[in-house]
Amino acid sequence: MTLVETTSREDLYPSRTPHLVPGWLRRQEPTVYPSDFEGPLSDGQLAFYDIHGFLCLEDWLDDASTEELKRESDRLGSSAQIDGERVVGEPDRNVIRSIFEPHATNQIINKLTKRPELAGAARQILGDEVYIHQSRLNFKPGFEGKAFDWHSDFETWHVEDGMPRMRALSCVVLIHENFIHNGPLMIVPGSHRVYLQCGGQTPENHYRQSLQKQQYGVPDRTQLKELMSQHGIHTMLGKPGTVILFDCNAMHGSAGNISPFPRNNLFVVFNAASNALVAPYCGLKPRPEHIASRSFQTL
Ligand code: 6CS
Ligand code: FE
Repeated sequence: MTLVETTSREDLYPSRTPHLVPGWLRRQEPTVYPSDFEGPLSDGQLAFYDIHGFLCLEDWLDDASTEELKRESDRLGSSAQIDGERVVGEPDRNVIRSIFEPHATNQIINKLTKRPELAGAARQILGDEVYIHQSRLNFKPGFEGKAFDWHSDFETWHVEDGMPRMRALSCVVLIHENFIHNGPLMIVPGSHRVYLQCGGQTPENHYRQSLQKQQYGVPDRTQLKELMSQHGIHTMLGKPGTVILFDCNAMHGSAGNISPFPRNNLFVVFNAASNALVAPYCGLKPRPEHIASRSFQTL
């Protein structure tokens, strides 16, 4: 596939624009980019990612690093104060939901993100140098953790952060076992190839609400049903140390955790250096650096 040439301000993926009747757009970019980067993924794994828009890598991280990550995330989770900025709580309650930018504040997590198993795999798929667009620890405590409704991350990163192209991915490190009962990540295989435009218009400082519960950038339910009737839903289960890679435009979500068992995961979003952010397409001021990095420091 050849890239359609654009100027950086041209909006290839309009969404939440005035008078828009939300429809489906075709993806304009490859999923796996041509690459000279050495990396840990086999041709078969790259082909799977290309077709389905995700890849589940069991036992990807060694036990010692997985244990260390668990210790650090427990420590950060129990000492952090919810402030609605870097540390986000569940709506209306004093329960932690996410800590943003742990790679910038914690040495162990910082080192982990640079490892070939994570950054190396991202370079291999994106065919470019990469930097961290966003990182976060997502906490889904037993009995308390709430859902993440269906969404494409790219829709938000494009509209609210000014990410021009689909050349980014999420890398999820499982800290606890993710099993059917504790609100594992669900994904619609193949959904990365279509872009569901969303209705409504982004309010200012939308991130303060959206990181607790998303109300804009939410796809139309009839379209979601059609998408899932076509492609089905895949549930990503795995033990601690499993790593899931998924495309920035893959439709995904997760249910609340009413089981007694916590489900904490580390998310690291790698973006291609050539896909650096421009001004947000919604016309509002950019979200803060700890949610969408504009420092573009390659790893
Ligand atoms: O707004 C964001 O960037 C975030 N929101 C969701 C629901 N997923 C990705 C990302 O962390
Ligand atoms: Fe997401």
